[in-house]
Amino acid sequence: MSNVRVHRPFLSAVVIAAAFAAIGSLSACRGSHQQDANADAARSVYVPVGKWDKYYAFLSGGQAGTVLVYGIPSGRLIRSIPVFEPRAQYGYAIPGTKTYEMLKASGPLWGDSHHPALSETNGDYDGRWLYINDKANTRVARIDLKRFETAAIATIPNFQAAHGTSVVPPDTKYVIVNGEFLAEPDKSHGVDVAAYKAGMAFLDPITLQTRFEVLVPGNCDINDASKDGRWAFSTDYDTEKGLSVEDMIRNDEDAIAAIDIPAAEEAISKGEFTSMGGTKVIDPTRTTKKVLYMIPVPKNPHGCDVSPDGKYVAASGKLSPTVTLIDISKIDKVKNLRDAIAAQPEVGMGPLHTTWDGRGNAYTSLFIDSQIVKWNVARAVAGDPNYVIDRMDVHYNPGHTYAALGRTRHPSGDYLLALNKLSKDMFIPVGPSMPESQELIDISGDKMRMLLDFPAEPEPHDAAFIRVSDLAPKVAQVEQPGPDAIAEGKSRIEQVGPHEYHVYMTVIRSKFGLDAFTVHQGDKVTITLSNIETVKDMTHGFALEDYGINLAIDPGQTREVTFIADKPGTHWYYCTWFCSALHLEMRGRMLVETAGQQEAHR
Ligand code: K7E
Ligand code: CUA
Repeated sequence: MSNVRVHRPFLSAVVIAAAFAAIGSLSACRGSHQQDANADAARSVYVPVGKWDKYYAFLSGGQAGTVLVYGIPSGRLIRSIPVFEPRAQYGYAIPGTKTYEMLKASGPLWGDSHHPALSETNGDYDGRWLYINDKANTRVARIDLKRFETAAIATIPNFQAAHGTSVVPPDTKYVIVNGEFLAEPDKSHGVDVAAYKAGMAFLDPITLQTRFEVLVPGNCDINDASKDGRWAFSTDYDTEKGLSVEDMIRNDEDAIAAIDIPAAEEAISKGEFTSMGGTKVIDPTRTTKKVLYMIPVPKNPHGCDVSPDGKYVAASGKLSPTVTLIDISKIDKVKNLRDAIAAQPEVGMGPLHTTWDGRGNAYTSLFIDSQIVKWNVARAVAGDPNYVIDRMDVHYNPGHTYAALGRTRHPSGDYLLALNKLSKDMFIPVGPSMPESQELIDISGDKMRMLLDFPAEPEPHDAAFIRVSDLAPKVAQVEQPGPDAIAEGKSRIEQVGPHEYHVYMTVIRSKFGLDAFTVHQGDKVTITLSNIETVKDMTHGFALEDYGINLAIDPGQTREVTFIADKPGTHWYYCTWFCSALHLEMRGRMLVETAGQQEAHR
């Protein structure tokens, strides 16, 4: 195309006519190029009927307090996993259930989830757990990927706003969760501005108990850990300790906080901590061995990402057009921490997050420029001015971006997801609010190639992909019935107190173990249901009319709900998962007698 030039000083009519004809055929040619590109893109993301996607992408649901599971490359929504919100669909956190008790015990029935982090073994995803934060209520949850269910939720003591969340490689020794906002750890005496603290919490990966915390001056934003498990990093803005926007951005420099994990553990073992809120809190100004290194980086950095080779941690500039690459091996060796900075490439306006392809390239989201910029790490470190390799416009204003397996030691370098904050003209409006937008980009070649856009619920922040071939063998299809499971033929109702009943029912196509049971108004009723199906994909539901109860019971599972039978009369229960030709007939009655009816029986 570049050889077609019409900038000639003296053009005859013939030449002009010829030139227009050329432009005409040129645009026709461009049109068919576009069609070819579209067809190629479609082929790249098309997953034939009955075939699996290559990856499952776990997306934080943001202010939905949930996790969304998408197939990649197809962009198909596979499932959403409720975490910090009740969801009747899956019988999750319905009053009277164990999951309700778990969520209620940890705080409000809503959360704001930002950062999904997959558990690792040997520095690669092991498909066991997915961790997710709740910024609004300073919590973190562990999802059991065997069942795609929330298994544990814990509150982080002493801090406010659990933000950055990551695991310590190579074997998930800790889950690190940042306490972002400055606040007083002990609120029992009211407001205490002088006691404001923020920092990083190190959690047990199974129980989610906070093993220890390290105080960090400023606001801990996003975190990551070095591949050998030695260092925990956090971008740290508001080192001014300002409490207003103006004060938070006063200085031109903030920091990456680097915590020497073995030094912190040593401080704990030497008793160099204070006990606060039921955990051990290290003040890094009071330890014999240096625990905290504050590496200066420009103005209010945001993303914090360790390169797959473990050499660098990248702080994405946010208010600076740069990414600061810190040489991890130098942190405890240099006199002046500025000397640990390996490069500070300028990448564009509003860099937020950086991800990696495993071929030495980094990809940074540019919020203000609405782009993903691909740049070469070695070239930037060598001072080669040609470190930017490619730029791709995205639609619009990306926050996180994630290249497949980019957070492991072995990124696959095929797909990159841009998680865009605004969709503007991308979709048909849904009222004044617009769908959220995400775009899938092919990063396998030199040039990035746009493949697909697909909307998401508001609002995904971050993503973590896992290979379906790694995950699928770990996922339970039919559960082994637990010790609490009800055996076939053992459905019954037992009176367990003067005003208390326990109902036990098996569930199997197309029948509940009991066609009816009778209790009395005001009785406390517990219903335990065991799905005794032995084939996969045969989930049954249990909805109880006018009691606000719905459960989902997967093959082999036992589920329980407790409530007060305060509404008299006949209440049908029925199966909510379409299971068989007799699905509609799969129901029974809870008969709630009034006190008068009870008397009459005597
Ligand atoms: Cu950048 Cu909470 Cu990860 Cu959102 S944070 S974008
Ligand atoms: Cu069981 Cu529908």
